[in-house]
Amino acid sequence: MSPAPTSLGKIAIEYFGIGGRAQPVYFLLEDAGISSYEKVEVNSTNREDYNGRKFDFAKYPFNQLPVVRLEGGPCLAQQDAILRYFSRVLGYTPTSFEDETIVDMLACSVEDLNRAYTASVYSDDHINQLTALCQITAPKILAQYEYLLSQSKGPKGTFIASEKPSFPEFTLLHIVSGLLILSPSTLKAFPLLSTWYEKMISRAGIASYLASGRKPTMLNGSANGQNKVCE
Ligand SMILES: N[C@@H](CCC(=O)N[C@@H](CS)C(=O)NCC(=O)O)C(=O)O
Repeated sequence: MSPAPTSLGKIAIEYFGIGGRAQPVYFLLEDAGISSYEKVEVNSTNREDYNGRKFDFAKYPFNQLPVVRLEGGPCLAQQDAILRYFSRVLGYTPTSFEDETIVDMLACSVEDLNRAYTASVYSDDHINQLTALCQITAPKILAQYEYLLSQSKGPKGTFIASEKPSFPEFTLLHIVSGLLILSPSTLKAFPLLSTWYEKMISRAGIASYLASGRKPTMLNGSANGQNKVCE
């Protein structure tokens, strides 16, 4: 088995001009102090071109975005595989087998939450769906993360598997940020998760990214997720 690369050349990330499934990747790279990645944007002007070329499996292995191209390296697709790749190369993988397993479980759960969140955002019945998400679905799942944090090996209330965030925590940051817009009291019942969120947004790379104006304004491809729906 070849060893994981120890450095990264030029990185190009192809995605739409929104946060979406690329946002966690931007967060992880920025957290690692990498802000020089190229963003290749698919937008209304070149969408037809993308629709025509996305069945080139060598360039779009799963015919979807995000896709990451690494200079002299592989073409990466699938959000969690991309995050795992960068987390391995950039030193975000927990050192113990047990903690890696926790991260894998967390990744599956955060993907479930992400799907529930985006399904509500894109729903025709988005007001009711988003309200139910904030009041019923999300609190049940966030309670699970609160418990995980209470069991964390890092300082209590910091990160879920170690002293550093694991790759699904960058997706969780994206979703929690979205939930806080929909319902500002989202974290009220979750003190450890509140501390986790504050620590995430205060990490040097993330804080400077948030202040830089580089973060896409649109969280998703629909404006439904940009406004408050409940307390
Ligand atoms: N399982 C994939 C899902 C990717 C996905 O759903 N991509 C959507 C945007 S978020 C997409 O490319 N839509 C346009 C298309 O299918 O051409 C992942 O985790 O990356």
